[in-house]
Amino acid sequence: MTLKSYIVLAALMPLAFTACNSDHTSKKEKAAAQAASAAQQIYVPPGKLDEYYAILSGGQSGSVFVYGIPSCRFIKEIPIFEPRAGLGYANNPGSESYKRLAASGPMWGDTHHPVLSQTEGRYDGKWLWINDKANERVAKIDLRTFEVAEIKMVPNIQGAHGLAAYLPSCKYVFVNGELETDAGGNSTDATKYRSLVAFLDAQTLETKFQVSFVGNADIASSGKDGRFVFVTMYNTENAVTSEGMIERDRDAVGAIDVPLAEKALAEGKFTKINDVPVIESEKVPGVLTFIPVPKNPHGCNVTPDGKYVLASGKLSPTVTIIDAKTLKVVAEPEVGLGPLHTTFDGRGNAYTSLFVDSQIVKWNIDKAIAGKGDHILDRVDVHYNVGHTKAAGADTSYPSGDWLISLNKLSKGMFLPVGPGMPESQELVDISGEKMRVVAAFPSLPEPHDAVMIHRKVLENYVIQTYEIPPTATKLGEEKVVRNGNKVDVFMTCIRSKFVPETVEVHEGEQVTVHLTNVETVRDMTHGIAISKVGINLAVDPGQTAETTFTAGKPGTYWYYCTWFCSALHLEMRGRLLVKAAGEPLNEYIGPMAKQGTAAPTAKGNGYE
Ligand code: RUQ
Ligand code: CUA
Ligand code: CA
Repeated sequence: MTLKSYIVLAALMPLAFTACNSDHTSKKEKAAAQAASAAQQIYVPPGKLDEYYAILSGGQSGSVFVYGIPSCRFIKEIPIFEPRAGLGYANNPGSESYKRLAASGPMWGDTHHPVLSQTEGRYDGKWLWINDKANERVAKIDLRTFEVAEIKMVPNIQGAHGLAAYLPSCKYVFVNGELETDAGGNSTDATKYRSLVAFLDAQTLETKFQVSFVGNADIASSGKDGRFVFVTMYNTENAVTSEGMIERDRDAVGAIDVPLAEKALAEGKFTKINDVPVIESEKVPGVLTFIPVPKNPHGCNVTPDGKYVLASGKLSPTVTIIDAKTLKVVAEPEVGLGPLHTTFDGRGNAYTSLFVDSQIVKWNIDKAIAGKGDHILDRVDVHYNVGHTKAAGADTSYPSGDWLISLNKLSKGMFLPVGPGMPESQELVDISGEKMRVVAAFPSLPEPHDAVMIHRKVLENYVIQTYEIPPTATKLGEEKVVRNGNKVDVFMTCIRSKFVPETVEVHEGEQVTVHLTNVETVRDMTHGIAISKVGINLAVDPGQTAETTFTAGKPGTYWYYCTWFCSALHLEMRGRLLVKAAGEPLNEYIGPMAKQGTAAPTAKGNGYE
C-alpha cells in the first residue's frame, strides 16, 4: 500500500464508520417509528369504544370469546357448551340453562366456526351460530344479549365440523359430518360408512333434511345466490387410516344444489333415519357434484361477489379457484406451503393462511385466473402456524378491507411463559394498504379456530342495556314464599344491596326453588346469589330472573350472599336459609320489609352507591 493510498483510506475510515453507524441508527429509528405508528393504530383510550367486535370460537373452552378491534381488548366470554359459574350459566343442576344444555348432550364442547346472520349481503347483527364439533350440536346466540338462545343436537352425524349459513336468505344453517359412519350408527362395517351434510332451520335449529354420500365433509361455505353450498372433502377415499386418507391424488369440493334437494324432499325421494329425511346423493342426480381438487383440501371460501369458490390446498401449495355457477375449475395458483383458509378485502384480493410457512399471503384473484404468475402481492410472517384467518366482513358481499385476524395455532415465546402449556395467539393485521402490516398480538384461552368481525355500528343500538322485566316476574314489595306439599317456591328480588326475603325457612328434604329477580333498572347492576354448602351460584343481570331448584339438606343455617360487588353494602347483601328438622314449626315469611315497617329500597337505588 502506498503512503498516498493509505492516507486516502485513513481519511475515509471515519466516514465509512459514520455511514455505517448512521445506517444502523436510521434502521433503529425506523423500527421505533413503525412500532409507534402501530401502537397508535391500535390504541383506543380508556372509555373509548373499539370499532369492531371480533367474535372468536373458543374451541375446547366450549364458548365464544368477544374481543374489541383494533385494541385487542378481551370483552366477554359467552359460555355455550360448558358451565360458567361466574355467569350463573348451566352450573346449577336445577336451572334452565343447565337443563337445556344437559338435554342436548355433554356439559362441554369444542366450538369451531362462528357464523353471523346476514340480510341483503350484510351482517344484520341478529344471530350468531356456532357448532360443537365433538358432540354434534349447533347453538344460536341472540346478539341483543350475547347469550345462548337455542342449542340442538344434530342427528345422524359425527364430528359436526364445517358450519355456514345458506345465503342470501339465511333460512338454513348447514353443518358437515366430518367423521364417517353409517348414519343409523349401528354398524362397525367401514364399507357402509357415509357422511352427511345437515340442513337446520336457522331459527329452531331442527334438522330439516340431510344429504348423504360416500366420503367426508370438512369445511363449509355458501354461494351467494341461493343455489349451491360448498363443502371440502379430504377423505373421498372413505378410508379409516391416515395413510388411507391421502391415497388419492385428488379429493373434491362438493357442491350441493339446495333447491334441487328441496324438490327431492317434496317428491319424497328420501329415507328417514332417526326421523330426519336423508337424501342419498346417488339417488338424486345433480344434488351433489364432486369437483376434483388436489388431495386433502381444507378451507372453502366463496368470494364476496359470489363468482368463485376457493379451496385451500393444505397438502398442495395451491388454492383451487372454482366457478361458483358452472362448477368448473378455472385456475389453481400456487400460494405457499400449507394453505388452510382464505379471506377477502373486497378489492379483488384474497388472503390465504399458510400453516407450514407461518405466513399470510395476499394475492389477486383476477391475476391468478389470468395465469401470468404475477398474482402474489405480499407476504407477512405470523407467529406461529396460522390456521384460520378472517378479514372484517369477509363472508358478506361487502368486506371492509381494513383489518384481518390471523388465528395462530402456536404461540411459542410470544407471551410470558406460564408452564409447558402456552396460550393461543392471534395477530391483528392492517390490510388497508398495499403491504400488510402486523400491528398487534393477543393471547386467548385454547383454542380459537375461526373468527368473525362485525362493525360496532351494526350492534350499538341493538344490544339491550337491561332486560325488560316480564309481567310474571316478582315485583319489588311482592316477594313471597309459596308452599305446596314438599315443594317450596321462593320468589325473591334483589336490588342494591338487599335480598328480599333475607330469611327463608324450610324443612329438611324439601324441594326448594329460588326465583330471583334483579329489579334494578340501571345497566351493569348485576347481582348474584351463592348459597354456602348448597353449591348454588346464580347471576342475574338487571331485569333478569334466574331460577334453580335444590333439595334442602340437613338442618342448620345456610347463608346466601351476593357474588357481584354492587355497592358499598355489597358484603351486607346476604340472607339465611334456615333448614329445620321435619315437624319443627316454621316462621312463615310475612312479607317484604315495607310491611314490617322498614322502607324497602326503591328501584332507583338506595343511596349506598
Ligand atoms: S378448522 S384450521 Cu375446525 Cu376451521 Cu381449519
Ligand atoms: Cu348485589 Cu353485591
Ligand atoms: Ca384424501
